[in-house]
Amino acid sequence: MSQRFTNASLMRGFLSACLKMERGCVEDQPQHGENTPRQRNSGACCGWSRTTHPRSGVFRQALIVAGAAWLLSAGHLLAEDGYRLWLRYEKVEHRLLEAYAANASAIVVQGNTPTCAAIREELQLGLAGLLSREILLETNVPAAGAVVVGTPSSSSLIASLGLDAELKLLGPDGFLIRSVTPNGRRLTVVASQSEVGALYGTFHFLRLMQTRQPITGLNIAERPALERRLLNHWDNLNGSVERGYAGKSLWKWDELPGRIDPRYRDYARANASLGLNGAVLNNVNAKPEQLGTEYLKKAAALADVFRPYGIRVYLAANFAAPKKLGGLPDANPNNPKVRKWWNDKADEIYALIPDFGGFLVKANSEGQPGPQDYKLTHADGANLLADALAPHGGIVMWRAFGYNSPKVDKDRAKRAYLEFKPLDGQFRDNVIVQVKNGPIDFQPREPFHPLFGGLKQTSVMAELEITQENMGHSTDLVYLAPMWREFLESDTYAGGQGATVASILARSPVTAIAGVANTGTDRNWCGHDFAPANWHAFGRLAWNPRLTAEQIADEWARATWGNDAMVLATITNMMRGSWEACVNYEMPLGLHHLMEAGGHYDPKPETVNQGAPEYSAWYYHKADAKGIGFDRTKTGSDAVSQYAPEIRDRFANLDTCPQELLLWFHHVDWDYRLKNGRTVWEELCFRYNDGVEYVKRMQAQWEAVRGGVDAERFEAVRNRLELQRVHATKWRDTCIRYFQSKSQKPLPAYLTQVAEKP
Ligand code: GCW
Repeated sequence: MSQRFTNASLMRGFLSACLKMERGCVEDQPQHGENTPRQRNSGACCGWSRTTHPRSGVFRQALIVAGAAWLLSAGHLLAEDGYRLWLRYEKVEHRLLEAYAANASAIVVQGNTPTCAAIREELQLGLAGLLSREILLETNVPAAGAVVVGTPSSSSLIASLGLDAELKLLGPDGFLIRSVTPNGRRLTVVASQSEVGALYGTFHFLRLMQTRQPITGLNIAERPALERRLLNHWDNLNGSVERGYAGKSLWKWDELPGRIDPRYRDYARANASLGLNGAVLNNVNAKPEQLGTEYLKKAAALADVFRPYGIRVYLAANFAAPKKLGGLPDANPNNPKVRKWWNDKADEIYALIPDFGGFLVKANSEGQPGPQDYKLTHADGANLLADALAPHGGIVMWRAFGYNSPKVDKDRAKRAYLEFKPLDGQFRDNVIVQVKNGPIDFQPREPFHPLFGGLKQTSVMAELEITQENMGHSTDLVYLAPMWREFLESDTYAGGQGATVASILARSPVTAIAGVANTGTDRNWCGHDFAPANWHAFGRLAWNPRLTAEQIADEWARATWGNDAMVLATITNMMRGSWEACVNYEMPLGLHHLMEAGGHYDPKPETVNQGAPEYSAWYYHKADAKGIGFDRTKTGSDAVSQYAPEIRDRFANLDTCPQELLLWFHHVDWDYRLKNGRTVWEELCFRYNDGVEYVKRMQAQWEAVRGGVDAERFEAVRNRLELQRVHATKWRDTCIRYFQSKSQKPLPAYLTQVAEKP
């Protein structure tokens, strides 16, 4: 295994560092307002970004020789800090090198726009790393083995291939990657209708090499399932991040628009590599000031950096902004002055950010203002903003996350549906209702939200939580793709069998998906070195919800940790069951909301909040001497009736309800016997313990990759796994002890130590 860390690989790393140093560390100047195409230097010293400028070979060679000598003598290991995420572009193994190099021997990207420059830079950076050699940029007639990227309108070479009809079918973001031989010359063509589509294709082509797939005989056609693929940042103007566990906000509002942190561009690159094309910059608990001119200019500066990478900026809007920011007496949608305020605001925004995506709104939820303050509906509120944005092509993403009024229903899980279902068909065409995956609130496991399939004449988008608010923050290794796949594949039976959530999302007039970001200023972006796997998986699923969790894990692991078979197998194995393990050590069998109220990290099944019962854990688990679980069947809250009859009946029937959701939908006796022969009490004990055991197994597996991955990330992950073991054990012991105080059942032998603790 030590062979994996040869001096040659150290030299390669140093070589790449030398190249970066030589290219200089010119910090970006503000690009705001600049419309002309440009070639830019960027903060290469801080990350991956590079220029395409020619450089002095003599100086480079001297540096390399000196550096290599130093490395060889000192035997230093180059640190890996996770900054490069899945775009590390490490050199491929010898056996593949020549085959790859023969088919990526030159780059031809005709066109001078910033996006074309980004494509060129990415290809140069990627190929220089993967192939460990400098790849020439050519302008016109490519040599055999060249990679030609572009659109029919920006590239005469692409235009000459007659791909227009095919490209049209793939939409603006889709792309083709094809091995062709025009005039007897072997080329690889990456083509799209749009330059951003060509950029996506470029990343895909590089991914083929990162994941060691063949790059000859290619005939790939990709088209994203959904039009808008967004990150939602819950970032505050003061630099903090709500539910953020990786440092501060990436957006340095105090420095903007004057200084452009080079990291903004690397953020855009990472997103574009996945096909993500939008970012809501600020927290849905939005400050009115975000829409003030000062902050709009700052947002515009970010939009300028993101634009070449196809990322559009969106903002979360505070519904009371006309009053709080505009000085109007109210924010009532029926007040003509309020309408004018929003119209003027939209004009101002689009003057600064011509491709502004739109607003995201959290209204009448957890203390936020909204149309109900004026006895109007969510549709009235959403339409007000939608009318202001419509002339500019913007959209409103109106969140359905609201549960504050017990008058709507005693069961919190039912409230959003009850509020929004009657409004179906009343929203403007440019409104899309943003619905969390489940009916409560990003719990470790939830059934799909009944508004998916429930809303039939309204565009619906899904909101997933990438940041691990309820799953161990950035301490626990929890790979979320299996959860998102379970959700996306859930059959809603809306209009008959096969109406999966993924298909419902794709059939809306406006199509979109959002993930609450887990990014921050931590050097490795997400705190835990495995947490970028969730950012990556969200992006890949937003593009193609049919990718399996295994495929995505494999892809991420190869690009992030290398292609060594043993390392790869270990890492993907650890990831595979990590979500299920977290569900088990926190809230198995459909239990939910057992976490303590503020931080949502530790267990607190005994929480009682008299004033707001939905903040009490007991409200959800209802454990007593006789049994446990929330009866949401006809004999209880009847939340099951919000689903299509097929699903309703499945969930309502104890025989057909998935065991994983048993206590979400049913209150059962402790002695209720499951199909596997265990009682609910026994199963609960088993699962809590099994979750902890999984973490211990991950620890053991990780030890086996020592020396197979860089020491810096190895240690960081190792430390977090130990914290995760402590965290998981605390959940298990606290919950088991608490539930035992209710059930009075004996503990199985493997859990006796739980009882001994205070
Ligand atoms: O569950 C809650 C989170 C809040 C979040 C809210 C929401 C942004 O704990 O932090 O607020 O959901 O989604 O609006």
